[in-house]
Amino acid sequence: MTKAISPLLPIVYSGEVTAAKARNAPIVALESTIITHGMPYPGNLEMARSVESIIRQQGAVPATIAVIDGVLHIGLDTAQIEALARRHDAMKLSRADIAFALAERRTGATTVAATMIAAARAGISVFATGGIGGVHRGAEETFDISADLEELGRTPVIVVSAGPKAILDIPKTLEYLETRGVPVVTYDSEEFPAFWSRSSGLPSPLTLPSPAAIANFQRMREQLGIEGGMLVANPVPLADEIPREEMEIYIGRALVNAEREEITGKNVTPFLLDNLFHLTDGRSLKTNIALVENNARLAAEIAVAMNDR
Ligand code: PSU
Ligand code: MN
Repeated sequence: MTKAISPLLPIVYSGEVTAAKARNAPIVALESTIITHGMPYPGNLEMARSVESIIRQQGAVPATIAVIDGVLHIGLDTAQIEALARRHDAMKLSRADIAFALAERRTGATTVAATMIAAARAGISVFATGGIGGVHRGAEETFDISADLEELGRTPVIVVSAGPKAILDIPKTLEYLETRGVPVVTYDSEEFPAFWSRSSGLPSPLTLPSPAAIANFQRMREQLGIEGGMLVANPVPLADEIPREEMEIYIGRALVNAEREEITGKNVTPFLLDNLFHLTDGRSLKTNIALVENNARLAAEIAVAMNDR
């Protein structure tokens, strides 16, 4: 059902992705850290399955990416997704350690940065996630800036998100992206979204009204020889949002808890997301699932538009 294509890099494409590549069908990459470190079971499994089916409904093919026992998988089958959703020992892989997991035959989930690297390697140019990592609040002290931002500056993949996670310092995250030359495009809104909320209170650097316009913009960048990715921000649907003023109260508490427990490095984002799940009685998870589904739909539309050109 699956087929290895390279004797050097241990990479395996799912049957569905292999077939899609053969007929040049649109493909949407999906990350796996959101499954292993971003949501509790069984919500994570429900989300992983529903985003795949949404992408198929739009006429594209999903490729969930992960490292399993030292093999880079582009596209997972149902059993592999379920196993990943249930396990607690997967590594959280970024640019720094995705190759480590391959070399040492480990199992790990890919973050936005690592998924972009794998997608680009597999010839996939559109990727859907929930929210990217960014500049953490207090980064002037901790230096905690997600490798996702640097990756957007160098790897040519369109990343569809609901904005940076609102636990971050959003103004600093936008400044960093501007410095690295990453276009930040909000879909169909002048306001830059903040993950669980439709607005961050900041204007979006750029706005485009349709998947076709987004695809066209990326093509124009390629024509100019501009390297790097694009961040598409897709505001969470109104019916699913948690208003910003309300969310800020919970975020403030979660940040205090993280500080008290001296959480650092890779553990910061998973800790805050889990803390917010409890502080909001599970509402943050419901919103998170809804926004990822919304992003999967838009990403599939962009992938279809990229193919139509
Ligand atoms: N989107 C979500 N939930 C998540 C993530 C994204 O809705 O958990 C993950 C992505 O894998 C992203 C990571 O790359 O959070 C950011 O981690 P850090 O801040 O440590 O770079
Ligand atoms: Mn970090």
